[in-house]
Amino acid sequence: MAAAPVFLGHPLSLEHDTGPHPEQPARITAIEGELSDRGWLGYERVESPPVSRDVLRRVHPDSYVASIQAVSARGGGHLDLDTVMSARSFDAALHAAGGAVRLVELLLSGAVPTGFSAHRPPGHHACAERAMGFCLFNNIAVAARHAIDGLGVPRVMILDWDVHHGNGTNDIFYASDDVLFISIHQYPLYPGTGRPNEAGTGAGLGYTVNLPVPPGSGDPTYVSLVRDVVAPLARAYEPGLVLLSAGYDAHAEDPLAECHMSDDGFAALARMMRAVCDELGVPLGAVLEGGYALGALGRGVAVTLEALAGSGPGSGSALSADDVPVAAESRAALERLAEFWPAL
Ligand code: OKP
Ligand code: ZN
Repeated sequence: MAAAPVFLGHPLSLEHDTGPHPEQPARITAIEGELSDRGWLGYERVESPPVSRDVLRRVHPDSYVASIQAVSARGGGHLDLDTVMSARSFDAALHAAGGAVRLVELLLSGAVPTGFSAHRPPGHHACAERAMGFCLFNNIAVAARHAIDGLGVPRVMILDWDVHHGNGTNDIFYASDDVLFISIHQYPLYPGTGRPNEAGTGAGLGYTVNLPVPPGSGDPTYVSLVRDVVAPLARAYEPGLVLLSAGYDAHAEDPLAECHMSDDGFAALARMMRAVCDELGVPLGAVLEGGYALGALGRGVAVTLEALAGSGPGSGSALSADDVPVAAESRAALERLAEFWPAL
């Protein structure tokens, strides 16, 4: 029998104590409760190791890591208005990065067909030397860098569908052409970055693709952007690995933003990414970012796991990508991207 897909986590995710805060331990409990109710959808649960300092250092300098460690050592504290740490947060963050790294190792060894790393704290706002937006270490950036520098993958594509711009991942890979970073995010919204003209610099010019959408955007816009922009970019870039910064705060029920995605919309996005990765013969995995409506978060992760594993409702489901018209945002993006991506 083929190996099962993996769901990576660690109990320390529950010990990152943020007090009264939307980014709370109950997020993990909600996800695991939903998955447990669904028999874990055929996924094997794996306990994530802590990231090694050698791997973490590929993104975050030792001085920064030490400064984060020091906050936990003194019992915790605020790093900015909404980024808070407790005594166990540093260790939780080491495992959050470690989960993303282990996921990539398992995918690239061919040992597992797909997987999802579900930890707190999230990562996509964290810059190399700055915590922000609930994030301490940039889990997906550490994993992508490890895939390239440690495991010899030539190119990694990251799709960030969290409703907030993944400014940390954007910045970390801004000058790199070996990571194609694509973010779909509500604009305007925190953190205020991610306009389309942020396209990379130097050798990285054209390898950062920002796809802002207005408040009120929902399934049709997101589905079109993935079908008409993200999937063609994947075909043109031919990555050796595709990673999803999977946040669920674009859901209509989410309290932190004004987008209107549905459960079926997230399923459709994940199915399209599964399909293009199958077409290219490239591994696909996901790393949890945001999502603050607990029910929608649990269901969103569940439908993502189904789609990544190629199970769940297929083409006859509630939302078929073929039914959605080309969004104005997609047309505009294709026009802008023609300069860097003539194959589009
Ligand atoms: C983290 B992730 C104004 C509100 C800031 C921060 C939101 C962080 C979201 N101070 N809110 O991308 O889901
Ligand atoms: Zn978010």
